[in-house]
Amino acid sequence: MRQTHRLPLPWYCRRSPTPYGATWLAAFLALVLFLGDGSARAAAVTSSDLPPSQDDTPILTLQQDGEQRHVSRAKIESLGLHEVSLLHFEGLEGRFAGVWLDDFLAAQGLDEASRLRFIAHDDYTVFLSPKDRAAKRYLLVTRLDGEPLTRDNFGPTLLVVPADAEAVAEGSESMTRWIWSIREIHAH
Ligand SMILES: Nc1nc2c(c(=O)[nH]1)N[C@H]1C(S)=C(S)[C@@H](COP(=O)(O)O)O[C@H]1N2
Ligand SMILES: [Mo]
Repeated sequence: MRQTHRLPLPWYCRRSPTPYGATWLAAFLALVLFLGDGSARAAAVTSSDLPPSQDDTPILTLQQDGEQRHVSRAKIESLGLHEVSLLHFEGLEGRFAGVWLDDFLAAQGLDEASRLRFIAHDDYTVFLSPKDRAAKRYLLVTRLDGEPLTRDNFGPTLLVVPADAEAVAEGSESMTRWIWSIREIHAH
């Protein structure tokens, strides 16, 4: 009688003693795909447990229709803090906490402005249109690792786009709108 010669099956085709082998393989592949796709990752924003500041010192000036008003840390943070962990290109790393820019603008009656101009203490300036704000959510950051941001560490407030955190870090997205040391916001 002729004998059938069988080649040994590769490891991934062998029947495992339990069905778990295939499950582990699928889980491993899913993990590799997930970790490999860095460009799709965005830093996750969660609501923060930090109590809002009580500091009434003005840190930001708003200008609309030729009128100015000054806004404090307490006023900004009263809208509810949200936080995101990221590495900022200026070398700051940790938990950035602040309020959604859209919430702040709505509270200040500036959300209908056709154009917003941000001006920093170093006179850097950037414009945001309603289209920009609709495309990505901006976080108006007031704290790093729970501590108030000051002029010494790119405060008192700065803008970040959590959805772009990874892309900015790897250089595939522009960070021109990540203005730090914000001094004024003008509504046009
Ligand atoms: N206050 C302030 N924010 C700023 C800037 C600046 O000069 N001042 N430069 C912007 C630009 S154009 C970029 S690319 C990034 C990084 O700026 P840098 O390369 O000058 O550090 O920060 C943005 N935010
Ligand atoms: Mo830039």
